[in-house]
Amino acid sequence: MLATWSFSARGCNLAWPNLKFGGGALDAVCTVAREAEANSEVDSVGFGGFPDVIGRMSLDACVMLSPERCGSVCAVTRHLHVADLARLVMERTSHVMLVGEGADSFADALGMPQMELLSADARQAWERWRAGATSTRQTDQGVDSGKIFSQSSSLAPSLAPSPPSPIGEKHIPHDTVGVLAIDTHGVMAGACSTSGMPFKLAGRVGDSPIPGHGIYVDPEGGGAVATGIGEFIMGVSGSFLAVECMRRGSTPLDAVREVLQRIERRHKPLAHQQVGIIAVAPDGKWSAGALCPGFAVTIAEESGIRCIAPEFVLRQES
Ligand code: SD4
Repeated sequence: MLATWSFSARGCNLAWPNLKFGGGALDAVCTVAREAEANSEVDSVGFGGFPDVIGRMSLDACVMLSPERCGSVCAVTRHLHVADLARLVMERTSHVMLVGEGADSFADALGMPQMELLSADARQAWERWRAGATSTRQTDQGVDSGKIFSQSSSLAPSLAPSPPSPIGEKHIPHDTVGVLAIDTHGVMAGACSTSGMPFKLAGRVGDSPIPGHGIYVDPEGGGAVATGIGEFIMGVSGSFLAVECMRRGSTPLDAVREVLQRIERRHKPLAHQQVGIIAVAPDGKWSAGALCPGFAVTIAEESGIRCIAPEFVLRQES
């Protein structure tokens, strides 16, 4: 089992024993997503995530077993466990994606509990951000929250990336939980869950809930999940591209390198703009990469669970 960021270690610890002794891959990836969604210290997923420009939370998620078996929800505003909800879309409907009020109503119909998704800390962060945005004469209409956030951290001092941890992880508050697992029956599953870019425009949806962009799983090629600036990932169909490379014979390392080089060439990201991607081949070989230093992955395997820096970083620190 391979997951984005070190905060996934808690979920991997919960899911691993069951996966190791015969549990299903889909159950495992949903457990990891659920743990991050419920963890208020993770400010980019579920409760504790940062809201959009008008202070409203909206969550996106996707689960995937294969091109034929996939479920997704976008812009969910009243329910926490959106990866589970995406799974229910896959298992109980003939559709792939439900959006907004329709997704929330579907959750209501299935008896999933409603809850307030905006934590007190996230509300305070949004209020601080808004005060900064207002003082620079931005309005709630037409603000490009990604640009505001990424170009001027002085607008949101508390949101500046934290210093690197011992494994080199640098937390930037827009990190998706993404996880891939292969179970003892050889089934691969993937899941991702996010509150999206902090202070995004109302209605913005990123790569995460869209099969092929934020996540892709095909037993014939492997699986990939991306994190970081969704607009870049969507522009190159990042997860599909990684799996397609592996289907055609690339190693997971070459596949993540190809995606990141394509993003670099087409989007020309600024120095600090991050995309991370994890990839697992059908035989269990895996790799991870990022545009710039600061990404980390959690790996759970026979030898234990650990958080490590990715194998490939496109732009090493000078
Ligand atoms: C997205 N990749 O919505 C997700 C999470 C995120 O910057 O916001 N990353 O774009």
